Amino acid sequence: MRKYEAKDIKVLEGLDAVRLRPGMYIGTTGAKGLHHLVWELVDNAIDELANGHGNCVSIILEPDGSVCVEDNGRGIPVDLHPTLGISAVEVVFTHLHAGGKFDNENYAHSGGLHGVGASVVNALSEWLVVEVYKNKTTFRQEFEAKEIEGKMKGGVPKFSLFDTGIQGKKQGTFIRFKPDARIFDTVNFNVETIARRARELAFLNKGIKIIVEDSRSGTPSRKEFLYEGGIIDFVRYLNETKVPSYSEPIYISGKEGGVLLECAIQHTDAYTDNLFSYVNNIPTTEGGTHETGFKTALTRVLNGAVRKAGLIKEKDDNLKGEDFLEGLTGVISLKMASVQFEGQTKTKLGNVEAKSAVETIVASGLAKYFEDAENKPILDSVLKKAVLAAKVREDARKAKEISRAKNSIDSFNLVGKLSACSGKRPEQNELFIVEGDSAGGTAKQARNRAFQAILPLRGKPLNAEKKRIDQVLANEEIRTIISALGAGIADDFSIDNLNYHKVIILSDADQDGAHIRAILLTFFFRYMKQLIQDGKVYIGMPPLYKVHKKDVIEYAYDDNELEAAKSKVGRGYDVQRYKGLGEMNADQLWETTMDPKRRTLIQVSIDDAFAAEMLVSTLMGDAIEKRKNYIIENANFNREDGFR
Ligand code: 0RA
Repeated sequence: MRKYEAKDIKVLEGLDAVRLRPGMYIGTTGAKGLHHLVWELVDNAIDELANGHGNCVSIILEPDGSVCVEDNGRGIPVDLHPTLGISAVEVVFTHLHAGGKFDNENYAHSGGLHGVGASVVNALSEWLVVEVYKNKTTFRQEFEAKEIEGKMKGGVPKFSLFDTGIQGKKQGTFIRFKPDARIFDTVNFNVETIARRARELAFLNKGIKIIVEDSRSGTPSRKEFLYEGGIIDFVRYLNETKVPSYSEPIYISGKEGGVLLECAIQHTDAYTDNLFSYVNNIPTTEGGTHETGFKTALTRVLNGAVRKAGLIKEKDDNLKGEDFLEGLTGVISLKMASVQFEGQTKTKLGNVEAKSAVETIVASGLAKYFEDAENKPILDSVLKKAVLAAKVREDARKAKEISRAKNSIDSFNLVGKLSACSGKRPEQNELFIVEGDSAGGTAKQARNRAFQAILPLRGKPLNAEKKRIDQVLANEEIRTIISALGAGIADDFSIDNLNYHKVIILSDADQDGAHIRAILLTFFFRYMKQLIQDGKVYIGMPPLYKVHKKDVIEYAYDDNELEAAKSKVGRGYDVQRYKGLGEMNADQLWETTMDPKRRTLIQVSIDDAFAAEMLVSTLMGDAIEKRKNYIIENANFNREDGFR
């Protein structure tokens, strides 16, 4: 039997700290902390196997509440530690931070919260047995929690490591431990929890078989997880319930500046992304620098491909990362030393060097993959999906902006713009949309304010034909018109709310005037079609000439009428040619253009949808003459109120 020396007591004091504050080492003393014990040992085993020594680890839940974790690696070293004078096995189980993860180049990729190691499991166990199969024989050591000098100690060696002499060819490490019920709130293992993580570890470590056995009940269960495809199989598994856009996941791996990366991706018909990242087999649920590097590379390479394929116009913005991520299932697995975890739950990778390393590997890997002519159809489907995602995103953004703009129109301030009429009956009310502030001023003086409202246009309204609805709504003049009419716009247009049943466009009889008229008609046609269909839109007709002699006045609206007017007035007449509305005084404007008894209005009615479409698109063409003629010849304008 073994005799305790001063140095052993010191070691046990280290394990005391673990028993005193288990939470510091395994997070909690609840179910999560309990299962953590298993993962400590499994992680160590996988580290050994992942280095190419062995290929199998088994986890067995025993009826007595203990758990066995066995691997077929090289076996924990059994030789004496050069300074401590005990076996390496004993060091591993009794020294904090020495357990499992060695500062050895074989274990360059170990790190993180895991790997506090086997000594923690030992410290928190009622008892623990380790067997090392090596050199064709079996070594064994046992530990237990016991009272020493009136104090409870955990992980106390019952005896030193010894060669049992039991011969065999097998190699590896076997550990069986029973969690101490005095430490844990529960000592009941959940086999589902264990199997789920075992499957994940099997995906992350291709070629390693993980066996989970539950021998606690009369009907033992056994599951084996082995994935030769590794994270490629992981992605396939994740996509089992989805429809993949292409049959094989894309796999990329590489090494860059101490970072070892593997990633596998496959797009599906889903709308969200499903990205899982790991660092040293630890899930990084909160993401971090590696995910950022991945997304940056994906976005950069695929945006290049989108342009190369001519799927967007040169002047168009790049697609966003989220467009390429839509429906993407992906697994990113990183191995690196000196891992820094950040975030709320310490599941976010903080190492900045990981971003550039991942970005480099993924960018060159993806580029290479898509250069291959064989993969052209995959690239095409990825790009097509992303372009569609971008379009949907852009449409949604517009819809949001439009509803915001519509809301702002509801509360749009018309003070100082609209001179409203006093009458409250829309069927009798008229809105004059007048070109220019000065003509607007004259119209204001001329009008019958009981039923005539005046809305002067300060500048040219936006040409709605060439713009998206959000841009149209951003235009001040157009917002003023929508607001004054009060009936909304587009799908929201409701003729019942219309404030004026005659909307009269009053512009100069020149090219500018024709242009403004065309712009307004286009806007009404595109965004308030019913206004035109119901015959509520009119064009006011100011005269072109005034023929007068003393107090006899005749107005003429074209050259034929001018001749008629001249002969009617007789010798000694004077002819004035109006170049614009502004040249008329208020009385003249009233008499010729605004007085319902004397004015001429052209009612705009477009019956034929195709003709209307032609009209509007021609109106918006650049040939001003053609446009002017088109208005006169093709639009179904009817004269109302007679001629004078
Ligand atoms: C360090 C060196 C060697 C093996 C191991 C550690 C080792 C540790 C664990 C923990 C669980 N299972 C393990 N298997 C191996 C190599 C020893 C040698 O070559 O003799």
